[in-house]
Amino acid sequence: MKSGFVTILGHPNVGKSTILNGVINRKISIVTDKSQTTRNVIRGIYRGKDSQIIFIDTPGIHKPHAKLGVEMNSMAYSSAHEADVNILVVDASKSYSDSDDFLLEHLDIKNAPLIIAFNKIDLARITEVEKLKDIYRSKLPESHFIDVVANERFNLEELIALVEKLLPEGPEYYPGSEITDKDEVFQIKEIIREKILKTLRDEVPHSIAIYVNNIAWEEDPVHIHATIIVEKDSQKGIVIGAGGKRIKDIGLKARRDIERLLNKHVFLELFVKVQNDWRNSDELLETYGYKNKSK
Ligand SMILES: Nc1nc2c(ncn2[C@@H]2O[C@H](COP(=O)(O)OP(=O)(O)OP(=O)(O)O)[C@@H](O)[C@H]2O)c(=O)[nH]1
Ligand SMILES: [Mg+2]
Repeated sequence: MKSGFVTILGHPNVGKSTILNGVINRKISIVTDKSQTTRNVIRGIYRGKDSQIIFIDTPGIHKPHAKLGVEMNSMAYSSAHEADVNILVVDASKSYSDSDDFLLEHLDIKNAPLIIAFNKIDLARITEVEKLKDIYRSKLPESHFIDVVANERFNLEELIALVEKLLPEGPEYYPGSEITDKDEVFQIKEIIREKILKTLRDEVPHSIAIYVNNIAWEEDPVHIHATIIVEKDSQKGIVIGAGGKRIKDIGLKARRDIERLLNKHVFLELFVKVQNDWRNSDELLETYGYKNKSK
């Protein structure tokens, strides 16, 4: 069978997680309109007729301002380095810029076949996309191009077929039926973070981490006690909102999704805690699961 590891790479907000969810046809990775939504390497396992593809969603590559960003980039670089095929996702509605050069300079993508997926074609002008493609063609002449609209699943079957063509013969890496490598605790934290990202603006979403203190699985409803970590006192007030209205709303939306995930009734208890500058603390990055393990 054809099998292997396929890393999905690119700038923040270009649609990498949407592509992962689209090819697996399930919501594995959270998606929001904020940059730097994904902070970890998340695997989705695709099983074809005679193939197994491990798609790997990665954090968007950006110029980092804190140690968290350095770790996130490093996770993407490591995954690219280890891949059998890389998919570079480009936002087709944006023109080529310095930050694209930054990405290409830092990425080690020369050793595996490269697909460039031009996403958000629905928002792009054809003439502009052609200009963009000319630039990538001159920089990466060996790469394969495909146009996609990830949130409509347009051309994702074609993307899978192209990946299958480029993958080597290999073993079945995941003989079971799981569709991701991430456990329920990780997914619960991500659901809570997604609701916060969708509710809050500006710098606050980047300053949030989620810590699960305890899950009483044996109780009905399952009792989940989680803490929302923020960086400043002022952010604590923003998350809680007037009269606790905002945190209640976040909790309600998160609980609904967690219940769907676990297929059980859930009682979700959320607390907010300030940890100054946690994004620059090696120890806290480790605690919150944001250290690159494959360096
Ligand atoms: N119009 C349009 N929007 C899209 C398309 N694909 C994704 N989006 C939207 O783009 C935004 C970002 O999508 P994500 O999948 O979270 O992007 P990402 O690359 O994973 O972002 P990070 O995790 O921050 O690196 C979301 O609002 C998506 O709904 C597309 O093909 N067309
Ligand atoms: Mg993402």
